[in-house]
Amino acid sequence: RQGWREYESKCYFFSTDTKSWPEANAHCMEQNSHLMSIQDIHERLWVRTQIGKEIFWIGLNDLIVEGIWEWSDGKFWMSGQPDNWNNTEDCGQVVGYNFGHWNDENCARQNALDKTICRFIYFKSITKEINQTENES
Ligand SMILES: [Ca+2]
Ligand SMILES: [Ca+2]
Repeated sequence: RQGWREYESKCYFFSTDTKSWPEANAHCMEQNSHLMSIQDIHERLWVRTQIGKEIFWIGLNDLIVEGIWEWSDGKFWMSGQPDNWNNTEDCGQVVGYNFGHWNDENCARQNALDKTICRFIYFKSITKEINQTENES
């Protein structure tokens, strides 16, 4: 898959374009992937090495129940976040200029900063396909 990066048997797509969170979510699903979740410290630190100073939407959100976030152990939020600023922020981002810490942001925001990380978990047969595609191109 072109533009995807591999780490520990998973593939990640880092968008160069910008989208709102719902658009980013739909875009990942169209690619048979999901907005990435950050499952452990390896993944969290790896992502940090990949994003530079940029900001990316990830799977974090409290859209269903305000204040109930996936991975809400509070360890990796930016200082003062999540703050649900103006009562409008229900979607999560990983913020490169803040050590890869997380921020809640307005899901509809789509400015020049808001990129997307999709994650695709693949199996051996698909790996072959990827290699073949790479050899062909
Ligand atoms: Ca919120
Ligand atoms: Ca916030």
